[in-house]
Amino acid sequence: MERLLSGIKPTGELTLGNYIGSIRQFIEMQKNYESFIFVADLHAITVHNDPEILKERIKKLVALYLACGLDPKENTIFLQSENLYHTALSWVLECNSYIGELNRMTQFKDKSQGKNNESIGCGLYTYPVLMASDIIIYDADVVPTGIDQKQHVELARNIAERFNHKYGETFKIPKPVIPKVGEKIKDLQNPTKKMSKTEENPKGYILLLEEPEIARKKIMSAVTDSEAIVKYDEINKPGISNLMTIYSTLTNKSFAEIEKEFSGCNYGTFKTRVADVVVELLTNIQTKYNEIINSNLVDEVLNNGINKVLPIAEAKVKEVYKKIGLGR
Ligand code: LTN
Repeated sequence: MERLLSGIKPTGELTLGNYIGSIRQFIEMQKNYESFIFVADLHAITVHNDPEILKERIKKLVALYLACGLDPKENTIFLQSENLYHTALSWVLECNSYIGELNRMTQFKDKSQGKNNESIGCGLYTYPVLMASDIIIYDADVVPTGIDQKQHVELARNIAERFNHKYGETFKIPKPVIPKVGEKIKDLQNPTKKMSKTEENPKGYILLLEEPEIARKKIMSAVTDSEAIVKYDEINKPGISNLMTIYSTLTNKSFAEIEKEFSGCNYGTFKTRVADVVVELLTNIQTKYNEIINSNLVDEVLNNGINKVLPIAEAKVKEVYKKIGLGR
């Protein structure tokens, strides 16, 4: 079985877009891969976080993924910061990376743009090297991640290849896997933009833990067009196409089936059905979430996870240290 690995950053609340694009993909893949999923808490501290809030977010994130259907029997779930080998390998990889290649990372360029070098954290810059370490320390075969992280996975491949070339076969070369619908869930008020919780207008996004009836109102007030035909057309009907994508992924119906189901119906009828399935999804997730957050499950899962991954990472770091001549 191939090994899958992915990290999720505890940066706040998750949206319906995260669920459809990323969480569901993990759940679909969990049966066919040996899956390692971790909370990338070390990646969260490239910017300042309130310690109490960070701690709470980490726990909530795990609880929410479990509530969404990530199965702890099928996945090894752990915290990045509990495995010190990630950072140990990261230093070695930094010594085998170039400023030139890190300068080309578009996320770093975006995040540091317009800022003075005196105020750009070094962690923001070396972030992709730590990410490479997360991946290659476990010889991961596939790394499902958003399109924005593809360049980082490619960097991981380059670093791994370079190391293998210099010191002999040590790391597997990972492949990025980008979800098909992930980027397609759009802002409900501005359906040409990706749904994001950082958007100013909260009517544009749906949070997995928000009151389901508020989510219903957001769907009902989603921006559409004046044609009054439920038809998939991303260019001319981005709002309706977005609602169709949501409905399609949550019901497993094709666009053709949806067009047929709502032929002759007005947008109000269509939106009501979309809202019904979203409300049902949120209600189910929230019921499970509340059970989990009030139990010991998160700790149990994370304990099992770290116990399983530590020896794997330790063996890899020892092999690396030996190959480069560290120690006695
Ligand atoms: N950078 C990623 C989170 C992340 C990750 C990883 C993803 C950290 N380490 C390793 C895949 C593999 C993000 O911002 N989503």
